[in-house]
Amino acid sequence: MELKPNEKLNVENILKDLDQYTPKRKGWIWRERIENQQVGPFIYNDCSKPQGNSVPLPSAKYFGNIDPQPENNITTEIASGRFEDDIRRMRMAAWHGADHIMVIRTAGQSHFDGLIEGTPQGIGGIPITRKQVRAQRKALDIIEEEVGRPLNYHSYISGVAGPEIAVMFTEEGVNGAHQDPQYNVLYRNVNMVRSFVDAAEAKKAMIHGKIVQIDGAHNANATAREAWKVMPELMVQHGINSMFSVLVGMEKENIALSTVPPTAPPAPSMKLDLPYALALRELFSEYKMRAQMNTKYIESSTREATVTHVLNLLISKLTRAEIQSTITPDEGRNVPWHKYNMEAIDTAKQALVGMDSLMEMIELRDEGYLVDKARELKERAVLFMEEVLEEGGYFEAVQKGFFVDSGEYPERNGDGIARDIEKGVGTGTVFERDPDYFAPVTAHFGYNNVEQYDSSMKDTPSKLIDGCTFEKPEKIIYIDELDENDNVYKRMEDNRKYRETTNVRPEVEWSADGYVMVNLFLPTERRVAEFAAIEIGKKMGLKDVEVIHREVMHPSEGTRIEFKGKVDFDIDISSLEIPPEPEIMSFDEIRGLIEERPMKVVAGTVGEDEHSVGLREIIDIKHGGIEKFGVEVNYLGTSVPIEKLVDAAIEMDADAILASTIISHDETHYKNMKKIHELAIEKGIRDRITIVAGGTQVIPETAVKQGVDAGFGRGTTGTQVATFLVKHRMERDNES
Ligand code: Z98
Repeated sequence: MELKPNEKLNVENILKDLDQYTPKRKGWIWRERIENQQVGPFIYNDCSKPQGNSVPLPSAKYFGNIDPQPENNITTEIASGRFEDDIRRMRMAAWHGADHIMVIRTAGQSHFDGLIEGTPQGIGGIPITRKQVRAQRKALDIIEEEVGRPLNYHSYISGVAGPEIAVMFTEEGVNGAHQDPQYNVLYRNVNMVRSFVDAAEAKKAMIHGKIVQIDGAHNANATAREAWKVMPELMVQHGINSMFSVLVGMEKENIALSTVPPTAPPAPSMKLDLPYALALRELFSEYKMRAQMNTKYIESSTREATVTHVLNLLISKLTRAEIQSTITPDEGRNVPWHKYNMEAIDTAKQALVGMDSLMEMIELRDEGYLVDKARELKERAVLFMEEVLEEGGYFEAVQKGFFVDSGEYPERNGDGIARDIEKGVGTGTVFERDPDYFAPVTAHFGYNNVEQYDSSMKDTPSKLIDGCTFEKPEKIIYIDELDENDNVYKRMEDNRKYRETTNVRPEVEWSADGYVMVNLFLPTERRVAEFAAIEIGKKMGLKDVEVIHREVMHPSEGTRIEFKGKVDFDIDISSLEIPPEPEIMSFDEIRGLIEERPMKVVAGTVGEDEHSVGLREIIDIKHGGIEKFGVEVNYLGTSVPIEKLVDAAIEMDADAILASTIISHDETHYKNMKKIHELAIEKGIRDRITIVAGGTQVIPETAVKQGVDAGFGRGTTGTQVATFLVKHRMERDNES
């Protein structure tokens, strides 16, 4: 199955024969930095290979549509609750430059105690199942061909079903996963003994699948009352999970610490976050960094969230981050929409590419506040860890509430998350293995007793059963659907119309969900504005109107509001009359043709018309008028008699006449066009001159009917006019 840029991805085809599908490859793929790389007119030092197909940043059009890609893997989190719609979003995200696609499991899925199957719909996430993972990996296998670079697929291994999920992820070619037993203990109240035993087993499977691991330390930052106070603890949590993983056998290069700048403005965030970032990277120099953006101090303002994100990206640049996350303001207002993924990916790409070569020009000071503070944080972390050991180890420390305490170590406020070793989900479910315990499977933690059957099988235990599912994917039991109502076939049946007819409906996350967002200002105080906005939404015919953002411009003068609401009508695109796009040649093309053969133009507003602004904008070099391309313009001013315009053209031996006419009562504008055309015939120059008429009331087709060569209405640009002038001159040349 090959994708074509001008064709939609066919999700039905992805779902076909899924029971037979095995992933193309396993394991994570890092981007490779290329030094001294020429991309378009520029040399980059910190970028990786550009993609094959991509959507460049909007301003790329000024630089030949280049799309340099930073050296960092760029993350995007996509999990709207309908994996089938997320597949389309993944394709869009990959085109924008994401190559780490995370699907967060449905809110608190770690509360599921086993694997679930089929494709039930999630709430605020995706209920991770084999079918959904397989379909998305299959789609990404195809999309990576299209964008010309590998895409890493990622999800979460937590809860009591962690080991089963890890096995399933390894079987299905998942490339990255969160795994941290401390997460289960602190935030999901899984029994600590069970959580650590499970983690050893899960990590073994991950090692086999070469899955890159991200830990859960950042959750302490998001949960703590005052996030900047837990910096020493964050390092302790990283240390515990990292060393535990290494002891299980994970390579350090596959362990990524989930680091997060703990604060956001108006806190003096650089002063707090940069020393922490430095301390962490010094202490964990052999490990990878996954830089998450701050998600604690985030509200519903996309502008504010973007500034925080950019400051976080600056920290990544000043230190390092192999994986750069791009969380969006979804966190602040629960609008997990297509566009926010793209915007956040673009924010990361834009900021990182813009900061290319920064560290060749500047360096962090090696004395003073930054290093002193970094050292202090490391000391606090080491002392914290020493106290954990003195108290009898991690389990004891958790029981005593050492973690997520609001005091900055060594201060303690007694409000940490304390868990009891005898309590929590799965208490008492860990048993010592029997002497004849037998587990002939690959990537199993600890004693599996295969030698008693065959000593040569020590390193390949699954050979005893002719291979396990890691070697023999055909042994995987694939369950298609369990629920006859809550499944993808049903959902796609309901919206089939939007794939098979020419009907469209707006969409923000799910096919034809009908949502639109309205942005407005109301000259009232905030609360009044909110309720007035809801009424406005209803009067606009929208359903389910909900305010998603409000921002005070002044306590009484006004409030800015964003609301969402649903339309319940379709548009049939086959009934649209879409005029052809205005033709535009590139700057270099037009400039080249004019350099080859200079062009002269006379211009003026005709008749009794004093409106000169439009014409001047079309001429002037400053705003992209035709002078920019080297056209010589003889501007005759306003209210120029038709005779004078044509005579000037003859005198100058001009290639074209540009007449601007605004006044339209009694069809004056069209009558003047006709006169110019007729006078040009009379004076014998019509076949060697281009006549162009413009003005706000000009309808191009009607203008041409008057005899001029082109009419340009409201919104015309200099480039459009210049394109027409050179093309028309070429056509004239060809005719003569
Ligand atoms: C992130 N946006 O880190 P359930 N395990 C770990 C986690 O950090 C998380 C889960 C599991 C953030 C998302 N992290 C927050 C170590 C979640 C999720 O099923 O929701 O409990 O697991 O990318």
